[in-house]
Formats: sequence, C-alpha cells, structure tokens
Amino acid sequence: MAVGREGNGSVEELDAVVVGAGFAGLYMLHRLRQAGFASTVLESADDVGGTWYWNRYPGARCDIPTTDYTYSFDAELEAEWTWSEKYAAQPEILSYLQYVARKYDFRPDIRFSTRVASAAWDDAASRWTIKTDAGDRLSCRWYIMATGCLSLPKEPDILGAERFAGEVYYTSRWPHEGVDFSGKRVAVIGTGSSGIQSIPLIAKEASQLLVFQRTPNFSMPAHNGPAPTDRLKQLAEDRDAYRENARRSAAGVTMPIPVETVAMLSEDDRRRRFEEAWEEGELLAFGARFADLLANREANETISEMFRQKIREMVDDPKTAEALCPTDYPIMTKRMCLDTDYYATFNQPHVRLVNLRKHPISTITESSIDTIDESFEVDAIVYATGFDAMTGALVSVDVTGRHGLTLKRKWAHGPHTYLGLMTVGFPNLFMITGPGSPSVLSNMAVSIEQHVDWVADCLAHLRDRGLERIEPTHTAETGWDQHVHDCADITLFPVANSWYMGANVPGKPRVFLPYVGGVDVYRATCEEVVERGYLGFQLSGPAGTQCNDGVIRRVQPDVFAVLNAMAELDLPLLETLSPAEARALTTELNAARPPGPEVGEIVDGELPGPAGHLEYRLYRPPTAPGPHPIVVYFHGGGWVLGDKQSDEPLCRDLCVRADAVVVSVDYRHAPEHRFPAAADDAFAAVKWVAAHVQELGGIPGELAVAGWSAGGNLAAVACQRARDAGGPDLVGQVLLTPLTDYDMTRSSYVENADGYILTAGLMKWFWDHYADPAVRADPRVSPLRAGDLSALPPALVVTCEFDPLRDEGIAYAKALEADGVQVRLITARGHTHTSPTMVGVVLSGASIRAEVAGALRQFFAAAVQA
Ligand code: N01
Repeated sequence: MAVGREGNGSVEELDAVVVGAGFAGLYMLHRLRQAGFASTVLESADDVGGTWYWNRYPGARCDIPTTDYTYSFDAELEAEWTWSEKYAAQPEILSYLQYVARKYDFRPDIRFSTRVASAAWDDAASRWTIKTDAGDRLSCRWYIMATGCLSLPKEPDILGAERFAGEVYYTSRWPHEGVDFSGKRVAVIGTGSSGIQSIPLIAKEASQLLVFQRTPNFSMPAHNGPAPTDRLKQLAEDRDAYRENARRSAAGVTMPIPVETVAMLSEDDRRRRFEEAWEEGELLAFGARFADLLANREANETISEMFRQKIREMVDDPKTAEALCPTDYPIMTKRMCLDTDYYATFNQPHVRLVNLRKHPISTITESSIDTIDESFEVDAIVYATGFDAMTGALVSVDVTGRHGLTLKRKWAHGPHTYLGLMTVGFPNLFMITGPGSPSVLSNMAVSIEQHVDWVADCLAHLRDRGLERIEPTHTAETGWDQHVHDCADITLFPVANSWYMGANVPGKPRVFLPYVGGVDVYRATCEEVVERGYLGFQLSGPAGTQCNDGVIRRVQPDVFAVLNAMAELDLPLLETLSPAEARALTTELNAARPPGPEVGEIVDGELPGPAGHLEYRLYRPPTAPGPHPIVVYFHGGGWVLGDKQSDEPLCRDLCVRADAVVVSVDYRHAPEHRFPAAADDAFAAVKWVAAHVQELGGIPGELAVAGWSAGGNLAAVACQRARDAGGPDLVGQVLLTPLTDYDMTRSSYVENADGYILTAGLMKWFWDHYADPAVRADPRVSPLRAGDLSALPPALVVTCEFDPLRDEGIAYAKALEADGVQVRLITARGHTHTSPTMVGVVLSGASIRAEVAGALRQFFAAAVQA
C-alpha cells in the first residue's frame, strides 16, 4: 500500500501498526513484512528488546531454559545463535534481540522513543487512527498491541515514597549505566522474581541490605550453568520435532505429563521426586512430577511443606527462616522463582529481612523507611514491586473503539476477550498474548509465535477474500470468558492473591487473567476456530459479510479432557456389543478410576428381594459411630450394566459429603430380567432398608433415596410406589441425570445424540433390552407418565447440558413442581450424563456433588424439624 502524507497534520496511511518492539513486536513485523503489509512498529524505548530492554537490574535472567525461550521461526537464525547458559542473563537476551533486529533489518520500520498517545477506531472507514507523543498521526487497517504482559510497572503505593531524598531505583526501569551500591545502606522492597534475582547481587556490594518482604515466595535454586546437554542433543537431532513438541505441550516446554497424584505415591517416592525436581532447577519440574499439585489443596500442602523444609535447612536463623516460608497460598499459585543463593544471602551478617506482615511500613521519610515499630535509615531504595500485569499496558493507552467505548471502560471490571486475541467493540485490534490466552503461564516465546502466526494468517485470509474488518461476537466472547474462568476454577490459582488475579494492584478487579487450559489445548482451539470458518468472528468488507457465530468450548474443560482421552482409547460403542461384552468393558474401565474418598466402613450384605437375594454394599461415614441418616442408592447402567459397587466413587463421595450411610443396592438386570424386575427389586430394597434402619446404623425417620441415570429412574419409581403403598416414608429423593420417560425424540436426544459417552443409540439399546414398546408408558418405567405426582418426597433433580436425558429430567422436575412437590432443579452447564459422577477425575463435578449432599442434609434436617 502506498504511504502518503496529508497536508499539515499529515496522516500516514499504513496497513498495520504494531506497538512494542520486544519478542512479540519484532516477530509480528517480520510476518507482516513477509505478507506484504505496509507496517510500522512504535516503541517507547530507544532500542528493541521490550522486557529485556527495561529490566536491567543485577541478576535479571530468564526462568525458562533459553534453549526453549527463543524464536523458532527460522532454522537459519537458530543455527547462527548459541546460548551460553541454561538461563541466559538479560544482556545476552537483549543482544539476541538486537542481533535479530539486525539480521532482518527491522530498525527502519521501527519508530523508537515514540509512545502511543491515543488510538481511535473510525467505523465508517474501518480504520484505526493512532496519535503518538512524537506528533505522528497514522491511519491503519490493523492495530496490533504487542505491549507485553509485564511491562507497566506498578505505581509505588507506599505512604511517603515521594519524600525519599536518597537514590531510588526500580528493577523494571534500571539505569543503563548500572548502579554501584558499594558501601551503601540499601533497601529492597519486594520479593517476587525481580527481588529474588537481584537481592544476592546487591548484597555483594551493599554495606547493609534490608529486604522488606510482604509475602514470601517459593523459590528454588536455578542451578544455572551451561545449556542442558540433553536438550541440545535433542535439538541437534531433530530441531523441528523438538520445537513442534513444545508447541503441542501444556506449557510450551516439553515436559513429562505426570499420572500419579501425590496421594498415590509412597513417602519415599514423593521425596525422591521432590529431590529430583529440586535438582533440576526448572519451574515446571514439580508440575511434571505430581499430577494434582494445582488441583488438590492437600497434595499441594504436602509438597509446599517439603519446600519449607528446604528453606529451613538453608537459612541459619530460625526466625528469619520461618518468615521466608510461604504459608498462606498454595505453591505455584503465585509465580515461583528461580534463584542463585537467595536464601543463603540471609545468612550474611549485613543482610536483614524485615517481615512486613508483622511490622508493616508506616511511612517512608526523606532518609528512612519506617515500620510501625522501627526506623531504618537507608541511602538507596530499590523497588522490586512488580507490574500492573496483563491488562495494565493495554488500558493505560487511550484506546477508543466503536461508539466511543474505551478499552479502559469496557474492562473496568476485568478483561473480556475472545481467545485473548480480540475484544468486542474494538474491530481490527489484536493483542499478542492478551488476557485469556496462556501467555504468562507458558513459555512466552512459544505463545508469542503462536499468536503472531495466527494474526498474520488471519490478516492474509481477510485480504485474500476482500475483507477488511474482523471483530468477535458477543456470544463468542462471553463463551470464552466463561471458559477461561471454568479452567481457572478447577485449579487452586484463584486462591492466591497473585498478579495473575490482579490482586497486587490496589483497586484492580480480582479476576484470573491468563488461560490455564494449556498451550496445546489453546493452540488446537485457535486452529479449530479457523477451521470452523472463523467461528465466533464477524468478518466484513467490500466482498460482503460473514459470521459463523458460536461458542468454541461449551463443555467444561475437564469434561473435554475426559472426552478426548476416551476418544483416543478408540473403544467400541457399547451398543454394538452384547450385554456380557458391555459389562466386561465397563468393569474394566471402572477399575481404572480413582477410588473416591475414604469412608468409615464398607460392609457387604444381602437382603431378600422378590425373586431371591439382592446384594448390597453399605458405606458408613468416617464420623463414627453414628447413627446416621440413610440413603438407599441405585446405580446407573440402563438396567443392563453395573452392580452394587459400580458407582463406588460416587457412593463414597456422597457418604462423606452428606454424612449419611449409603446403601447401594443391586437389582436384577436386563435382558435376563426384563421390566418390571428392576423396579420391583428397587422397591423391595427400600422397604427392607426401612424395616432395618436401626440395625444398619441409621436414624429412624431419616431415610432418602438416590440414583443416577437408570438408578435415578428406579429411585423416582420407588418414591411413587412408596406413596401409593402407604409407605415406607421417604424424606427426599435425589435424581441424578435420571431416566424418566421413554420418548427419545426430545431436543436433548437430538442435540446430544453422539459424542458425550451416553449416546442416543446406547439409550435405544438399553430400552430394547429392558422393556417392550408396549409397556414403556407404564409409570414403573416412565415415571413422568404417572398421572399424579403429588405427595411425593421433596426432590433434587440434576440434569446436564450435554446429556440426551437432559430434557426428560427437566420435564420431571417441572411435573413434580406442578403437582406441588418441593423440587430443586440443577442444570449443570458444560456437563455430560456421566461427568458429575467422575469423582477425582472431573473436578468441576465436585460443586454439583456438594449441592447434592447439601440437598440430602436439608432433607434430613427438615425431617428432624417435622
Ligand atoms: O513482581 P512481583 P516481579 N509494599 O509482583 C511486593 C516475571 N519476571 O517484578 O506479594 C511491600 O512478582 C510484592 O508483595 P506481595 C515473572 O513472571 C520474570 O518480581 O504483593 N511490598 C511482591 O513481593 C514474575 O512473576 C523474571 O505481597 C510490595 C513484590 O513486591 C513477574 O515478572 C524475572 C508492595 C512484587 O513481586 C513479576 O515479578 C523477573 C508494597 N506496597 C520478573 N507492592 C524471570 O526470571 C508490591 N510489593 C524471567
């Protein structure tokens, strides 16, 4: 495109403007140039480098091995550059970026010492107008913010900071000429990565060093040295495979994927793995050895405590050691640090830790930092106080989109993005590693290249089709926001007051900012969006308008992972097997599940059924000795599969959460025993348990029924039969994704016919085995068909979004309500027929089971009051 100037306040016409000349901006420029887009980069510094230009404090170096923290787009570049260390220091990384800028002759297209003053969208022209503090006016079709996730330093928020008359330094804006602290009394405020890297080196020069710590961090020795030989070897053997593996890995660095949870390992194995990780000196080393570190608080605490033991071993003074031990957040939920001699620094006589938790700063004066009980005279203060991360740099510029909406206003309560790439209301504005993308939870080099490639490919796609505008839809953005939060909510991340949560900046909304679903999953998602015709984006231009609206990830993230894992197993469809084969397969799969929580006692027994004995398994809560309320539970399996222990993890979970005895009763199965055998057995079991409450350790008058799937069907039917027979009295019914009707034409059957484990075909197979079409309207198999649902026990009905049985569950809840039954309906978003029962696998199901247990407790409490 021609570059022209218009009269006085001349406007320069460009295809693309990129902000930032760090890792992201440089590669973006490369791709734009390759694609023939007239582009310029605006950079406030006087040279390239971004983060590595500004953060020149002593000890600054990367915390991902530099073999991996590097561009991979050009094999020639990789062949030319050799990193000298496992974790290269800031000067070397800056030299690398300067080398890249020279090699590709980037500088002519970069305006240094130029800051964006404002950016405004012109809706009529479908272009952005950018004004800079240097007086430039630029008009561009595409506006790309490559401004970095940790680039806007946090404002000093300490009373009196401006009064200090001595030397003041910020790790994030370090003087280029360096600082000599020799003979000086120095204070460092902040013990994040920047503080922890710089403190040991500042201590070498200073005559006295005071470290003001508000929150201790988990830091491990980096064991820096030469680049790791195993990685170099792999790179030499097959660079492309090495890089591709990293792109398809969870964090952008190839690491083993752990299978064992902390609880599954013996004490010795735990210790061995911990020591290995410690020796490895890599941030991802712990996550690569303990599967549930970021999901299970207890597991996390076990490893956190091992970490604290290390700190106590390294620090001589027990009081200082204790103050350096993090105790109020799980390990890895704040960015862990890699250090060189950090803890040993506190053994030096001239170094002192000031624990701000016990002795908060009251003010800074002209010459001192005063805590509430002591005044510390210092010559220099180093602020290592962090950044307004992820959103700060984006909203600090005056960016105005459609209808005068500013980005700052739109994100006042937290960022909203689609894929972390774009945001509604701001057409043609792209963010490289924006909030809602893996960014800071990954190897930034890998995530930057992925985003830049996606954007460059997108722009070429639009141009080739005569389109000049792209913007996400509200539906897509809302769906993505939800997915980002769903991913975070099954981890421990939201527990910590971290900068990932925006918690470090006073007044900033507390929202989890990055995407924790993994680089691999994220990349596949971005690819799928494109494959599905830019799903969730509105594209337009002279060639027309195109919008394929929708939400890319509607299933809960852990359910999605289970579905993918199941698909990879390539199992036969149950409905294509004989009942015996299907039973054998489900038994085999069930054996691989986590067992569920510990209960107080498990007792197997038999009870008399209408056609012989029925086995049961009783789960007693750990809160011995009881008595406890009792829940009679019926397993799922379409009347064909399963037995008294096939839902064991769920029964254990319910037992513990509801503090109730759970009696899981077997019943006769089809096709050997067809309708109404199962229903008759279920009712007989309820009657028997009711008659033996005290022997079973129950409380008379506190008996409920529950069941999942076909078991939910049996529970519902048992309640109706108990009502009609005048007993036994049941205080409540819990129906988990229940089968309530034979009509298989409802929308949920059509929408969820395939792909969510329980298929429409399998439901037909179940029905055919259990009941002739002629009897299917009988309320003993289709309880929804009972003419009268009044006077039934209060009910909790759980339905799942991606379940063929969803609509009949909802219909049953509504019918109960219409007939005056107290009923609560849970519609579990993003879940499938089976997922809420997957204890210890589908973590997002835990909140549903907590609600189930809560409902049971309420049933029992209401019974006591009555
Ligand atoms: O910043 P931080 P950082 N009074 O926010 C404390 C990356 N990075 O620059 O935790 C007293 O982590 C604050 O205390 P608290 C890396 O991703 C990478 O160190 O809020 N203290 C905290 O201790 C990293 O995570 C490398 O209670 C105050 C510290 O200041 C991210 O950048 C190197 C305070 C800030 O820690 C940020 O790291 C460096 C106050 N008013 C950085 N305000 C590599 O190795 C804040 N603090 C690649």
